Amino acid sequence: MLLESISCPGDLKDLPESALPDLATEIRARLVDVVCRTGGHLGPNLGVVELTIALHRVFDSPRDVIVWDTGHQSYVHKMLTGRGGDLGSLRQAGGVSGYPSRAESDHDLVENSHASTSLSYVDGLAKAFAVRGETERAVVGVVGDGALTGGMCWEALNNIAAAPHRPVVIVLNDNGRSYAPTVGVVGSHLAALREAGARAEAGARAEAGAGDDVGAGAEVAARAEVHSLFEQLGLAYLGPVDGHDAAAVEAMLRKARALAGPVVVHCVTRKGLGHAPAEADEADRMHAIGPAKTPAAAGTAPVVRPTWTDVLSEELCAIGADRPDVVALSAAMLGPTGLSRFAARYPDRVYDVGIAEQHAVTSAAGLAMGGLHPVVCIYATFLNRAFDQVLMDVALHRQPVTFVLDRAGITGSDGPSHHGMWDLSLLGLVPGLRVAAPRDGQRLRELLREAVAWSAGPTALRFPKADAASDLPAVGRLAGADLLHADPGAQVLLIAVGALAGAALAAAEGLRATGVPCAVADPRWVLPVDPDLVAQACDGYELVVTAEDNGCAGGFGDAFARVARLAGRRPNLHTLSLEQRFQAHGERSAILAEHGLDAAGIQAAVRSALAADLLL
Ligand SMILES: Cc1ncc(C[n+]2csc(CCOP(=O)(O)OP(=O)(O)O)c2C)c(N)n1
Repeated sequence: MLLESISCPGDLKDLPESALPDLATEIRARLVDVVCRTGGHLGPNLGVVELTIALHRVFDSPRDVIVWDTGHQSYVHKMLTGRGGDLGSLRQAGGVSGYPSRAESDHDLVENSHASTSLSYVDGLAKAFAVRGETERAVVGVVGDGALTGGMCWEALNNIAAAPHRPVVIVLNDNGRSYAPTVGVVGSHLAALREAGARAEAGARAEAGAGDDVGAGAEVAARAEVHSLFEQLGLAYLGPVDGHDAAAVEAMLRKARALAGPVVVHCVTRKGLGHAPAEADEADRMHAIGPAKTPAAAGTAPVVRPTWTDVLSEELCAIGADRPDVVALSAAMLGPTGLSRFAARYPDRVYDVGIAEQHAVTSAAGLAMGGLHPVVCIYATFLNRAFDQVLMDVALHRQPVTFVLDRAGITGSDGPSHHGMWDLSLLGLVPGLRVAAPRDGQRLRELLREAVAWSAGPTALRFPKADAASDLPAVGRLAGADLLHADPGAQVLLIAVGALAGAALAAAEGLRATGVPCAVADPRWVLPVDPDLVAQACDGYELVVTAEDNGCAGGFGDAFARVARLAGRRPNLHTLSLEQRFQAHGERSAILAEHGLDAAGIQAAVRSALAADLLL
């Protein structure tokens, strides 16, 4: 096995060029074997095998810096930088991260896996190396055509191209897709460059076949039909090159390095290459797959439950039928956010803006000003990007925009950049914005309808990456909240945010069984906190425990405490939430349990609070 002989990029450099195709085959086999078991970004990594080999043969990592945008395609890089043996633990708790990780290796500098940041990082690194006189160090950013639709890339190019003597190598990994085909003129321009390149190559081959040497002339002629945007901005442009021809990519990268200025190397790759099911997957070329399912016990059909995303998808479609003013937006994630169904049904009322969350939000403000009700479907963690746009462009103007925040709370195996644990803290700062957290599928349907019916300002709905909870009916009301459970004589009130209602109810069961009667409430609309709920909670109960899967700073519990304080009340209040630190990857349920956000943790919190009271 060639792969086993490579423990660092130096070993790779020693291989003869003739061995590279076999190495690529071994890498692909290992990728398929591991990722089909663990889950992860299969398609993107299958597409960068040769490209990664070439990068590590030409550049001298970590002295030369390679920044991966978005980082989801760094598995091959990990295999070539000493982590091949550990790859089996990919995305498992305590195992290899699904993104670059500074703790794992000196070869990983940037681990932020929010897209379109690479060119800004490399701009800064190139400036730093120039200032420090470290002129031998090359700086390389590897950016996909999808990531290139993000505004930050263009902000960075604006600076990079303006410094013709500061070397930066931009490797454009163009497979024509984000998850789905890359939208907009960035996508169509790259497609035109690819096609011109293919025509040039065909022309050159024909000329070579004819026995003369006008091949190079044919390339120039075909490329001249399409002027690359990059050259017009003042960058050098090399390519397009077949990104699966390791020797050709290597030659192109050497040329790029020798230019000693800012240069784009346009590599054309195929997402999912070498794994037939990925190549055939029209939706996203197996961009990201889940872990292999444990086989169901013999004779039992596997139970397939709808996820929160499925419920959203269905209800938004139903709303679309009655409300022609409802339109939907996505930042390059129509499929993952559940909008494919809406897009198929109402193709003129859906906008995929590219990986451009900030633009999506302000564009939604414009749509609202134009008389529509936009629903912006976005992962909770990616809304962070667009905080100012939510605050100033939407909320200041009181525009009726609904944000649907999928993957809120702990997401699991994607780790610190993907846990959606910031949204309640951020959205709690926005005047006039109302946030709902559905506890079950039925509430998601109701709250979505309430949100799009609200025309006085923005609303947001948050739900996690999980199966939707089955019906948890209300048994009564507590101020504006649903009361889900009320033991006679309850002195303890549990207030659960959204999907944590199930854990709170289970905790209440356990507490009642041991002689601690409880009540459980679900505020539904969680922010701003309803002062009446605070008043009734403080008046009616000795102990109030809130539970949310948001960071502790500025979430629901903090807001509840502030409302109580401002009303002059001093409840015996315990707020359960996530510790305000970057959380590693792991199982969602295990991470929640670690933070006391499961039934056992909530019970334990109640018991210790009651015990502390007895000691007073
Ligand atoms: C700010 C942000 N929005 C959305 C995503 C989700 N996301 C991860 S990879 C990806 C597509 C990237 O496409 P491209 O850069 O072309 O790389 P490819 O996967 O095609 O190799 C998206 C939308 C993200 N990581 N960051």
